[in-house]
This record gives sequence, structure tokens and C-alpha cells, in this order.
Amino acid sequence: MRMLITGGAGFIGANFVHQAVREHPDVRVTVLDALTYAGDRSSLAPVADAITFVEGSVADAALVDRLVGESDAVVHFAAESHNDNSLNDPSPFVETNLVGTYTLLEAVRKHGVRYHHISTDEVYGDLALDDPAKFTPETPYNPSSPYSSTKAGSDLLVRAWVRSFGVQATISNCSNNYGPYQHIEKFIPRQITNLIDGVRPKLYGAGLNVRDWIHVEDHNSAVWAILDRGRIGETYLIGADGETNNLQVVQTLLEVFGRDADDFDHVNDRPGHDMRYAIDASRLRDELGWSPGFTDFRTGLEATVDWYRGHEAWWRPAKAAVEAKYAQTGQ
Ligand code: NAD
Ligand code: TDX
Repeated sequence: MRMLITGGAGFIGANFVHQAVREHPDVRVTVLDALTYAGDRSSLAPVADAITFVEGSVADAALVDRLVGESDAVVHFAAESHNDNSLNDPSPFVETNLVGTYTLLEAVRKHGVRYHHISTDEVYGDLALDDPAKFTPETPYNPSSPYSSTKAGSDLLVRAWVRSFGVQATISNCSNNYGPYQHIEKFIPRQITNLIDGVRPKLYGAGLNVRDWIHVEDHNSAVWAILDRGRIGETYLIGADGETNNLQVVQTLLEVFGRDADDFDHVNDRPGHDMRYAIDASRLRDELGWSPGFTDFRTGLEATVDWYRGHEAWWRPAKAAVEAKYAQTGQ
């Protein structure tokens, strides 16, 4: 089986490539990644000899056509992925998330290749804190940010290519991931690396916003289950019942670092900040028999803290620039 993995030098993609090499030796992996600020070839160093790496964009039609033509399956992780960046400059989000997905879809249509589309729960908008509901595959799309709207648009392209052209595709919409190799612009690794540096964590607004945290290994094991046993044309929601508000995350990290529970700063809120995400993953659990391996958030966080402590050379080069950028918006 020849698998093309886009965005394999990013957070979730790199962990997926590691999992592929470790657990699926029958799969021959080719990674296509543009190595933007979020991509890091060193994340693939431990598996470099076992894969083929191609530097390039998913929006490059000639390159994508060639690579898809040499593959049996495509798993599409590549994206511009950070909400805050999308508020500063939406244009790369449109190019990569919309044009890039369109380019891949045209190639899988031409070559008759199996396609799995990685997406986010943010396409559904947000839920109120006092709402007992969770997102289901039937929840209407209602994205809030330039990031989530381009992801929503890319999902709709996939659905249309399935229905109109019979493309052999599946979609997954996952909740917030944490774990090794996550860029330090994101909430959890930003606060871990702040704490390592003796800096106070930064909480947007009151910190009551809820995210449904899942360990990246569990997201990826669910993607393998869908590739293995998923129904073509179907959408699967991926989540591990990890609803936690941002204040609780910061206070757990403060405890892990042996710091006082109030040793953090409230900073400017994100414009349009989604209040709560929550996933009903029963289709994945019931139909495909998937379940998460990380069920205790604190244990997963501690392992993640250990990883960042042990991999300072990986994140240190980006730290000053990330913090300088946040300082411009008072965050
Ligand atoms: P990331 O920003 O860490 O990595 C994105 C990768 O894509 C990088 O390696 C980057 O170089 C590459 N890339 C960007 N533009 C490209 C282009 N035009 N051509 C080729 N490669 C390009 O992102 P992530 O957090 O690993 O997210 C991966 C996927 O999972 C995205 O589709 C995202 O929407 C989705 N997702 C993420 C989360 C999360 O919590 N991080 C949750 C649900 C879904
Ligand atoms: O310093 C911070 N302080 C803070 O309070 C940062 C960076 C974030 N936050 C808040 C904003 C969110 O409520 O923490 C929460 C998580 O923020 P992010 O890590 O930026 O994630 P989010 O915006 O929820 O989106 C993430 O999950 C869904 C990923 O970045 C997306 O790619 C994915 O689709």
C-alpha cells in the first residue's frame, strides 16, 4: 500500500507518520509538505530512513498529480491551522485549505485513489456552556473564523466530489489535539514552554472557554480505523470526552510545575472566540469499535510536559518570535 501523507512535517501529520512506520510496516509512506513556519523536517528525523519526503505545496497541481498518481491512498493533513494567524492574514488559509484541497480532489478523481480528509470540529461553530448538546455528524455547519470557514469549505468540496464524481473519500472532524511535536503557538505547548522559562501562562479573557481535548495518538488511531473500516462517503467525528476549560488546563499545568494556582495572567481575548466545543463520537465507537488509549487528561499532560522538557532543541528556536508576535496583540 503506497500512502501519500500531506502535512506530515506538522504536529498531527508527523505523529501519524511515526505511527505508520511503527505499526503499519506494510505501508510505504510519502510525505508532501511545504515546510511552512509550522512544518519541521526534524519532527520526521526518527523515521527519515523509512519514508520518502517531498517538499512542495498541495496547491501545486502538477506535483500533486504526479504524487497522487503514484499512490493507493491519500491522507490529507496539510493546512494552515492556527485561528489567531487567520485573524491577522486569511490569505494562506484560502490558498492551502481551499485551493489545496481542491487540487488534491481533482488528482484523486483522475487517478481513482482513496482519499481521507482530516478536518476539525470547529466547522460546527460553538456551543453554549450550559447546553447539554454535543456536535454530531448532523450538526449544521456554522464556522466562526477564517480558519474554520476554510476548513468547512474544504469539507464541503469533499462531499461534493463524492456525490458528483464518485470519489472514494471519508472525512473526520476531530476536537483539540495535544501531545508531542505541537507548535508552541498553540495553547498547551505555549503554556508549557512559558512555565519551563519561568514565565506566567497567558489565558485569553476569563478562560472559561471549553475545548474537548484528545491526545494526538488517539486522533491518529481513529484515522487508521476509518481508513481500515470506514464507510466511503461518511463523516466520522473524533473525540475522547475530554471537555475542560482553559482555566482548568492552566491550573493543572501550574500544579504539575509546582506553582501557585493563581500564577498566570489574563490577556486580551481572541476576537470571535468560540465558547465551547464537544464531540459525540458514538459513530466511531459503535460502528468501528474505536476507543481512546489516553483516558486521563492529567497523565497525558504530564507526558506532554516531559516531552517538551526533553526536546528543548526542537522548540527553542521558535519561542522568542512566537512571543513577540503575541505581544503585538496584547496576548
Ligand atoms: P500544523 O500547523 O502543525 O501542521 C500543518 C502542516 O501542513 C505543516 O507541516 C505545514 O508545513 C504543512 N503545510 C501548510 N501549508 C501547506 C501546503 N500548501 N502544502 C503542503 N503542506 C503545507 O497543523 P496540525 O495541528 O498538525 O493540523 C493538521 C490537520 O489537522 C489540519 O488539517 C487541521 O485542520 C486538522 N485538525 C487539527 C486539530 C488540532 O488540534 N491541532 C484538531 C482537529 C483537526
Ligand atoms: O495563549 C493562549 N491562551 C489561550 O487562552 C492561546 C494560544 C490560546 N488560548 C485559548 C484559545 C482557545 O480557547 O486556548 C484555547 C485553545 O487555543 P488554540 O490552541 O489556539 O486552539 P483552537 O483555537 O481551539 O484550535 C485548535 O483546535 C481545533 C487547533 O489549533 C485547530 O487547528 C483545530 O482545528
